[in-house]
Amino acid sequence: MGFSQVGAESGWRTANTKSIQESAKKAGVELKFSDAQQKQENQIKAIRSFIQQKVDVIAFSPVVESGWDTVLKEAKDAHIPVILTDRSVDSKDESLYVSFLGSDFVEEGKKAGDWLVKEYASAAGPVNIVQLEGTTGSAPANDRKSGFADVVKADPKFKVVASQTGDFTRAKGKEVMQAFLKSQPKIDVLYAHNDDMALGAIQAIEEAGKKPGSDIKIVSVDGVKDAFTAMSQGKINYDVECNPLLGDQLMDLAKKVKAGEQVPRRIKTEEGTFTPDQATAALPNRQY
Ligand code: GYE
Repeated sequence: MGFSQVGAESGWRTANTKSIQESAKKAGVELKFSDAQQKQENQIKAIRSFIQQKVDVIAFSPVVESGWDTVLKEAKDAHIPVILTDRSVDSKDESLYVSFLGSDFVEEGKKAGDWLVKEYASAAGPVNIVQLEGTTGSAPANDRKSGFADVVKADPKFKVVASQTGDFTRAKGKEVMQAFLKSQPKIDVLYAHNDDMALGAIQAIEEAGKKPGSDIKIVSVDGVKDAFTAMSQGKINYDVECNPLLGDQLMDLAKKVKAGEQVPRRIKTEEGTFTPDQATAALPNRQY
């Protein structure tokens, strides 16, 4: 299997990489692993090199949704099946890949929105929200934004007063939150598209002399250990889970595809949500 990973931008990603590498070993799959450092051109290069090496299966997590048709067509012409994992592509031609294994990001955005609506059910408003978006053009950034917007638009008291990308990293999350704190006179809520950005933003909020979790409420996505620790300290109010442990399912799929078996086109991962109490209870056994 040739596998092209997005990068190492977040705790989620590190856990995902580890899961894929460990599962490959366990399943006896020879893994050619390539880290694209969040650049599409690197992923395209990696896929071309996998084609040249005549791997049995190519799997990858596309950093952005668009611009894959040419290279996927090359894989198809070389009769190498492609499995999308974690993130999807916007290609109209569905014959360019055999299956997509990963989360429903729209659903995750909706869950974050549902929490907000409940949390502020009896508040008069306005409720000023700032949003830290994931990597521009990536499926999770697009979908978490739209899922959330769909829910909160039902009540005009919810106002997204600023929204910018923090590229799914702590450093950028902190930097952008610092700018939000300077430009926005009143911030009630931060919605972060992943935990690393939320954790970076927490530093910015604390350095500005405010209390994350109470002065500014925080809802985030992923459910990594560091975020659960922050939740147990009252700094994050709600976390929507996104499961990075896709390795076993991916190896299973790859073996079936290689054997010529029919596989489902879409496999969704099961995931939950966490309140601070639930996160604190889950913390000792959290794997990532
Ligand atoms: O939420 C974020 C990572 O694609 C689901 O990418 C993944 C996202 C995850 O950088 O932390």
